[in-house]
Amino acid sequence: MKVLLIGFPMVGKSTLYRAAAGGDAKGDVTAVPVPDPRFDRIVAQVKPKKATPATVTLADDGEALAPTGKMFSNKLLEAAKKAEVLLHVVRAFESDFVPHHADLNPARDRESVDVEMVLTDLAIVENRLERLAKSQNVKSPGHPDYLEKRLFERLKPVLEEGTPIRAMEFDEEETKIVKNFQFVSAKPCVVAFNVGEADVSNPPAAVAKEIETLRASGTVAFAVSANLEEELAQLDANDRAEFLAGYGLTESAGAKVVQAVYGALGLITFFTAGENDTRAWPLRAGSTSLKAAGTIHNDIAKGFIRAEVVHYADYDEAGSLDAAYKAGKMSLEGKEYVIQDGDLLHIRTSA
Ligand SMILES: Nc1nc2c(ncn2[C@@H]2O[C@H](COP(=O)(O)OP(=O)(O)OP(=O)(O)O)[C@@H](O)[C@H]2O)c(=O)[nH]1
Ligand SMILES: [Mg+2]
Repeated sequence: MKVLLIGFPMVGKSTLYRAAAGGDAKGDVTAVPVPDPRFDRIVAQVKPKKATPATVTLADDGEALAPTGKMFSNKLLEAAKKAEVLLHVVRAFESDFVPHHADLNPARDRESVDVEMVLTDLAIVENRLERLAKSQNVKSPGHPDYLEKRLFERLKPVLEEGTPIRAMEFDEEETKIVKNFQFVSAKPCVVAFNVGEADVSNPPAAVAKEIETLRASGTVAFAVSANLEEELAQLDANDRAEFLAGYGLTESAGAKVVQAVYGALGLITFFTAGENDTRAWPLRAGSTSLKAAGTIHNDIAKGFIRAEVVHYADYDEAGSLDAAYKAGKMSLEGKEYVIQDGDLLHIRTSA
């Protein structure tokens, strides 16, 4: 899944991008591995030829938000539409050397971008409603124009109140229309407050309060020091952990970003423990085994017969898949089985 970093100029987007990539960033789009001790344990025990962790793709290829005028350039809007999640980097560090478009006010900056996303979508909705007013089809129930008009008449007042589309609920038909229009306020947006190095273990009160408010409203938000984390990312893993701990941190910038994205999309992980390739796969919580099979490969979903499932806790207790199978911990499941976080899967397929 693709995550686009957005934010005003010079707030630390690229610094956070490099930090999150753990010093391995190539170009402006890079895959960040999902840290997962369960995966590490499976790999250590199976010793596969190849181990492929789940990844989150970070993209730093959009333009900065314009502080005045039209905040989202067309190019940025296009990039945002292609992303599954937006990661809004907000400046929360003091500096006399790095310019900022106004005085330091993370809450205001965060909100102004949210408002702009809503206004961008409102303009699209208004425009479309004007066109639909001229269509005869809006009077025929079941016609796409009819459905669109009904939906957009519901969206308009909500957007006018300043509520983003992502906060609304839709039925299946409406979801399709919303997806089609690629509304920017419909995208999950996670917020990273880029705080100064000195504030990293204890963010300024204004930032802490803002994070609390956002979380209470269901928005994933966290504080990070991009500068510090970029420096730490140069170190080898042991030194990095030690330095992080020294700053009172339990996880790296990469781990924070990945966790935020998993949270915003409601993702879980399942595993395939092959001797050639052992992999971790991200999956939306609530997905079926058929969906999981399709994540691995379309052909595997097409030829789906049964899923052999071992829950992670049972695997962990047994010590290996073999032992878990022998202990009767494997269950054979059909297409409708709902995958649990950490499940180890083997799909029986006719493919
Ligand atoms: N003091 C301080 N400076 C920082 C911090 N994070 C980033 N900077 C500095 O801010 C400047 C801009 O950082 P970038 O990461 O390039 O910001 P950006 O958002 O990618 O900038 P544009 O892509 O030009 O919009 C650089 O000089 C960074 O070193 C921080 O936490 N503290
Ligand atoms: Mg940049």
